[in-house]
Amino acid sequence: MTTGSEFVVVANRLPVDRVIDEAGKAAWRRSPGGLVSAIAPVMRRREGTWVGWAGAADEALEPFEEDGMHLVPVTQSSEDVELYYEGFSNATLWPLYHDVVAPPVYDRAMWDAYVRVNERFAEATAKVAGEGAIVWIQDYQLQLVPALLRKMRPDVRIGFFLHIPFPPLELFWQLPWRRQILEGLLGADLVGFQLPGAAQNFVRLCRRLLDARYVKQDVHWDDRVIRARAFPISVDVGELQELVARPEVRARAEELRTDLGDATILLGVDRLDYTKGITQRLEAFGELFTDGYLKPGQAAFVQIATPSRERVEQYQLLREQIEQQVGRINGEHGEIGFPVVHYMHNSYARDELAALYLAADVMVVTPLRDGMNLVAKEYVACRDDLRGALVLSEFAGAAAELKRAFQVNPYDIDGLKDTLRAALNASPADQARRMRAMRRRVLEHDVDRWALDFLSSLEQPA
Ligand code: ADQ
Repeated sequence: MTTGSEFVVVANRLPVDRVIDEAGKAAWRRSPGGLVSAIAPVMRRREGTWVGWAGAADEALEPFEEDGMHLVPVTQSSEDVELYYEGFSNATLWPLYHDVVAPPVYDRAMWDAYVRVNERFAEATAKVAGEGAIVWIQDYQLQLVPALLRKMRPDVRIGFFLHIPFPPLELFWQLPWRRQILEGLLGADLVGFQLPGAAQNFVRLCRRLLDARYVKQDVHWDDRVIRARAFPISVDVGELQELVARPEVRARAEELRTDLGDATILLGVDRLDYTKGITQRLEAFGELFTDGYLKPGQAAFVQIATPSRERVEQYQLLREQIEQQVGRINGEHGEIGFPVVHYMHNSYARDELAALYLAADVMVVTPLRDGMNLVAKEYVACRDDLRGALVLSEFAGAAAELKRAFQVNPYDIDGLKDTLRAALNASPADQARRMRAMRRRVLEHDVDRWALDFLSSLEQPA
């Protein structure tokens, strides 16, 4: 008989980051981000446990308590980080699941590491979960954990949520280990996706690849019924509203506008990732100057890009490409004192991000493929003044909900230019109409609602 947690979250990373406090001592701080703030209250209520990696290689840590949560670190060697995390997760699955916008690497040593690390996560989870516990596994790094855990602990109820897109059959078919991944996911009772189309892709694959029977979105497999459902993730609306209500955040937004010479501000905020369509949006923006539609000083593009996966080659190449492109656009179109693109390769605090959202006239979100895209929803949640225009890629999951955004195909540079022009020209009344409709959706479907929907569905008897 195990005595453990009734509620366990399993994710590649623990919800805390190591920081150095004022006394110069290492300490933990809760990681920013909607997922952590949505799950933290549920964790406290249910005395939950979070199983994950602490972020440094070759480090064996004992379980510890932080911010009212039990945290169970899973060790990863530097080889695991290279092969499982940078390798199979981010050089194989990430591009494959994002429409192969970069070529996926198929490497057997990376796959072996993926299996090995998934086993380690499953073992750690099996140890801490109480009898009949609810276990919620997060994302593409851990797709084998559901079946591995079920084998060890058939008594627990297992939910899995995929934060990124789930590809259509024709693409998934490329994966040499396609069967193992699918069988891994089918260890869950509930498999959650961002969009109904992804759930459909999954169910069809189970039919084609495994010959599994299905009724609507319920897959019958191994004498069990596995439900595939969509749960579009959202943002922490309360946190963002609190931030934009602060006088200092409002003042900072004004200051940013002044610093940019009262130019019209276009804003991009992304992890530096080739799925985000950063080069496409900058290309379109630059051409508006070439065409004489915009003049330096009249409009400025602020592109904030968080450093991401810096040891993966594709990401290094992208960084060089963007830096060259920014240099070229500023060289061609900027004037002394008026660069047209302001590019920052940095992570920003939440209050600074909120100020940027408030200052931006046009928010430009143009991923080539994105599971959801929280930046689009954060912008909408921050604009209680009903001003500003959102340009949003049709290929972001958020496009299904934010229908009143200026939607665009980011592969079509002329279309992107037309859409930027339309957003720049939108009247205040048009901006308000669109923003009101988008806010209704985001305010009603925030991240708490997402977590509750998923968990109540998981707890429903099959
Ligand atoms: P991501 O690909 O990381 O997430 P996204 O949904 O946009 O993409 O979330 C990024 C988060 O990081 C946002 O909360 C944003 O505010 C923050 N951020 C970005 N740049 C930043 C910067 N420079 N400084 C500080 N913060 C920054 C994956 C999937 C998405 C899915 C989410 C959640 O790829 O499709 O929406 O998970 O499920």
